[in-house]
Amino acid sequence: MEVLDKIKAPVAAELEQFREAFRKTLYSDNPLLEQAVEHLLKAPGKQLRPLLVLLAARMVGEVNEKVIRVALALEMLHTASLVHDDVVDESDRRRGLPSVNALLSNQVAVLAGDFVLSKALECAAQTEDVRVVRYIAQLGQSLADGELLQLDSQDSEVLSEAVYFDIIGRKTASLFSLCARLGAMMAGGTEAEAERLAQYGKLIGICFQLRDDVFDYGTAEVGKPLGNDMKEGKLTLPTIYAVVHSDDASMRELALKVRRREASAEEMHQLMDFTVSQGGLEYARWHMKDMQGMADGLIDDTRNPSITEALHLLTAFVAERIL
Ligand code: GRG
Repeated sequence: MEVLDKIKAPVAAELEQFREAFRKTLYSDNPLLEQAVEHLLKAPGKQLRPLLVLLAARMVGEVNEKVIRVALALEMLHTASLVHDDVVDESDRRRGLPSVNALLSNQVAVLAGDFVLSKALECAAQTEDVRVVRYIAQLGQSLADGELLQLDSQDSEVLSEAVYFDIIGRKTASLFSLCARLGAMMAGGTEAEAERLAQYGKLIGICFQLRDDVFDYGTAEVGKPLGNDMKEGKLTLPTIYAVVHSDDASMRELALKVRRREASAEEMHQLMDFTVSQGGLEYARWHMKDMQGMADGLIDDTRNPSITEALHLLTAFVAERIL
């Protein structure tokens, strides 16, 4: 059995319930929305976030309708944020398919994203728990804030690990954290249980983004570097570390040129090779291991062995996954 299937096994029935409701809730008879939604449903991704909601719920209680509603709200919010992200980044691919902006247009992508986001808010409201609505509103601010900080950092000459971690905390870890928190809350967990699981979610969210960023440099599994981040003017932890720690002025200049999106393909490769030679990837992997250890340390509950095991596997999966 694949690792992901093992992780899903304890909540397989609930995940099916989630998938069915996701499809139904996003249905629309508006022709353009229908096209956009059908396209999005063709490549639903690994659905790690709803999986985390369900596992967190099972860690402290049972999956009820409110748990399913928050899983829907959070996965829809995530979907909407990716649709908007592709417009912001002018990306033409998402999950192996054309992005909505490339397939239809920027206008349709912005509005379809708004539609999915509004459905997310409706699912949040269906919990009839104002705390859920408040947390989700705060999450929306965090995502937009992280994305804007990332845009802003692209015009900056500062190369800072702290800024990098701040951005990924806001744009990626905040969502994982809220998945675990709301799953636990809706299943009737205590404040302390929800807080601990939120901390766990935050740590695996950081691992997830680090892993994503490391992939871009090419790995034994995926082969040659993808370089998508650099093409979009994004510098991630491996390069930030390599440039800051080497004190090589020419590489610093090159890194800033990449950020301004003025570098040629050859120059980007040069910066990637330099990053690898300076141990930038090992450094990012060291951070991943560190976060992985801390995350696993939060899941030491022996009351519920099958969920405990699934969460440990999930920690390893986000940090070690091959795409
Ligand atoms: C809740 C009212 C309310 C609002 C939500 C949807 C939204 C507001 C904000 C979205 C902001 C945004 C575009 C966030 C992007 C989030 C994100 C993690 C994108 C993916 O980032 P990359 O570039 O990954 O690291 P890819 O897959 O593009 O390489």
